Amino acid sequence: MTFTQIKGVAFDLDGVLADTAKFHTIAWRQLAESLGVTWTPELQEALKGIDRMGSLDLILQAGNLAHQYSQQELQKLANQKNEAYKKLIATLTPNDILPGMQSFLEELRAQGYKLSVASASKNAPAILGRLEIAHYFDGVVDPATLHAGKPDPEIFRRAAEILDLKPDQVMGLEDAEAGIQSIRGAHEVAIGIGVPGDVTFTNTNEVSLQNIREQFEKKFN
Ligand code: B16
Ligand code: MG
Repeated sequence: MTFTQIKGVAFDLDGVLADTAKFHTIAWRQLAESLGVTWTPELQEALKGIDRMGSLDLILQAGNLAHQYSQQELQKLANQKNEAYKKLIATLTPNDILPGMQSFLEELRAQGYKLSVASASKNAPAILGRLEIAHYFDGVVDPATLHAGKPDPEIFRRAAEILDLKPDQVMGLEDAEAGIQSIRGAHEVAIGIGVPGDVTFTNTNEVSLQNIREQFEKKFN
C-alpha cells in the first residue's frame, strides 16, 4: 500500500471534529440517574461511537434493567435523551471545532482529497451546520440507512462508496475503539486519535498530511 493511492478521508464526528461526547454524557447521565443507573467512567467510554439505541441498551444493562421496557418505552427514553442533547448542541459554534481540524480540512481540500463523514449520529448534519464545516464534505453517511452500526464495517464502507472510491483509497479517522474496528473491517487505513490505529495520534492538533504520511510510510513501506 502506498500513500499516493489514498484519495479520500472519512471522518468520524464526535471526538474527531468536535467534542460532542461531553453533551452526550450530560444527556445520557441525566437519563441514567433518573432510572437509578449508576454512572461510571467505564460506561461513559463504552458509549463512544455506539448508536443511540445501542447506547441506551448498554446503560440499561449496566443497571440490570435490560428487558424491563417495551419497544415503545425504549423509544420514549431515547427521545427524551435526544431532546436534552439537541438543546446542548444548539450552543455549538465554529470555536468548538477540535484543535487542528479546520486547518486539516483546508489542507485536504487544497490537495484534492474527497471527504466524507462516517458518524453514528443522526444529529451529524445539524452539528456540521453549527460548526460551519458542512461545505468541506462531499458526502455524509446517513446512519438511519445502515443495517448495523459501529463496530460493523458498513458505515466506513459506505463512507468510501459515497466518494466513488475503493476502500484501499480511503483513510478513516476515529477516536473510538468501535470505530477503529469498523474502519479495519472495511479494509481502509485507520487513523486513531487517542486510540491505536495503523497511524496513531494523541490529539487532533497533531493530525496533518505530513504527520500521517511519516507514520504511514514507516508502517506500510
Ligand atoms: P445520536 P460518532 C456517536 O458519534 C457518538 O460517539 C455516540 O456516543 C452517540 O450515541 C452516537 O453518535 C449516536 O448519536 O444520538 O446523535 O444519533 O462518534 O460516531 O460521530
Ligand atoms: Mg467518535
